Amino acid sequence: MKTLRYTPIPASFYQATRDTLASRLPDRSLVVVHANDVYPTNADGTMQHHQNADLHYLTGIDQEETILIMRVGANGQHEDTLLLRETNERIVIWEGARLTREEASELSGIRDVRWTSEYQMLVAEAASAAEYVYWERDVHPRRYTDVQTRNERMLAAFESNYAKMKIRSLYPILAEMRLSKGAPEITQLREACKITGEGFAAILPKIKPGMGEFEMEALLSGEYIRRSSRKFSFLPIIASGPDTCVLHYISNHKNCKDGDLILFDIGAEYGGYAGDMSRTIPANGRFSPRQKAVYEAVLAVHRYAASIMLPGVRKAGYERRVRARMAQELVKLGLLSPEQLQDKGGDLTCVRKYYMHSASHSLGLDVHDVCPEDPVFAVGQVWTIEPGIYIPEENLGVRIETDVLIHPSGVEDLIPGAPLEVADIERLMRAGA
Ligand SMILES: [Mn+2]
Repeated sequence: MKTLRYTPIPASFYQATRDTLASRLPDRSLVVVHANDVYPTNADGTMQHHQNADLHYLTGIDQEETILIMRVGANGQHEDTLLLRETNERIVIWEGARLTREEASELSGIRDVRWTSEYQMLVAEAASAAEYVYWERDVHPRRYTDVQTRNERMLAAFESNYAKMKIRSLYPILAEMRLSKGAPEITQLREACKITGEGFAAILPKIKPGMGEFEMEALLSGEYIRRSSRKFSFLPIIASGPDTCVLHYISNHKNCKDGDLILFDIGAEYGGYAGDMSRTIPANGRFSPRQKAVYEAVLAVHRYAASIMLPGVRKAGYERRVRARMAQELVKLGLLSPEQLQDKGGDLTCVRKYYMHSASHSLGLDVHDVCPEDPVFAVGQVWTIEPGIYIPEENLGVRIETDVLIHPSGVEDLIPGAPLEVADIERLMRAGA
């Protein structure tokens, strides 16, 4: 019998991620990683806590106010301390039990677990013995926010107290480590993807013209949570008609119409890991000839992209080849002329009018998971494949996205449970008629 929503990753995995991190740091390094804040809404409200992915990756602890401190010595030797929010009777009554030190130790493999009241003292002690301090700085190339994270706030406080310390960023090291998934991570990602695909397949027969995008969201949410997911892994995009061309449409507030396409870009979270899938379907259960032609074009590019995602291939070159394949399809659809593909020095910027995003991103604890600049595909990585064609003048957008694991000989689709072919989509939708 399953007693918990998630089967946790064994502590030995987190021990190994800390060993690897320590082996990549110079002697006499101090590592500090804080949990994410619990963000306020209004009055006494808060948002749901979403754990800092690096802290999750190094400890497996999914609880607010948690801190990891690592003191790295010679040859990658390291002593780790985990600091936990001290629980008390009031917290137990109002919020429910928090991890005991024993439980946190069992989950993370860290023997030295203390309460956060010891933080300042421990950091002062560790800083006096350290030469370098490694702190998390989120420098994801597409991050944009006015809000300071807990790590940034704690770092600013640290810097003002220890002005002479050499502070370095953990980001490039952890981004590289997190790109290659460990076996237990792949187990979690498989489950996230399975729930993502099966939940979607379960609602397909229920979709009818006139149904609200929000009703589909409610059905999906039910299917995901019933299958042990805690939440969507990102705000779900359920876009019908003209909004199929709005890449990040999240209001999901319309009723779909007969003759519309509906674009789903959705994912279930499992154990902190993200599924991410897109499917495009006809609201009435049958693609029109034009919708079908565009759909088949995207599917052809999708198949091509999957066939060239091989170990050793540089992502930038892969994206160029996918764009070139897309250009051919856009010509076939009458959206670009063959002459437009001639010039521009092979850059094919004309393709961006109908296909303006990239084909793939890494997937893991984060939906757009961290990875080094200019990554090279390798065995054990998990990527999305998601070409799309968007034609606003026809109110018609199609995106097809699967998540894949790279093997030596090619990719494995981690979402086999959701239909891809036109005939399979139409058959499943007829099942509800
Ligand atoms: Mn995606």
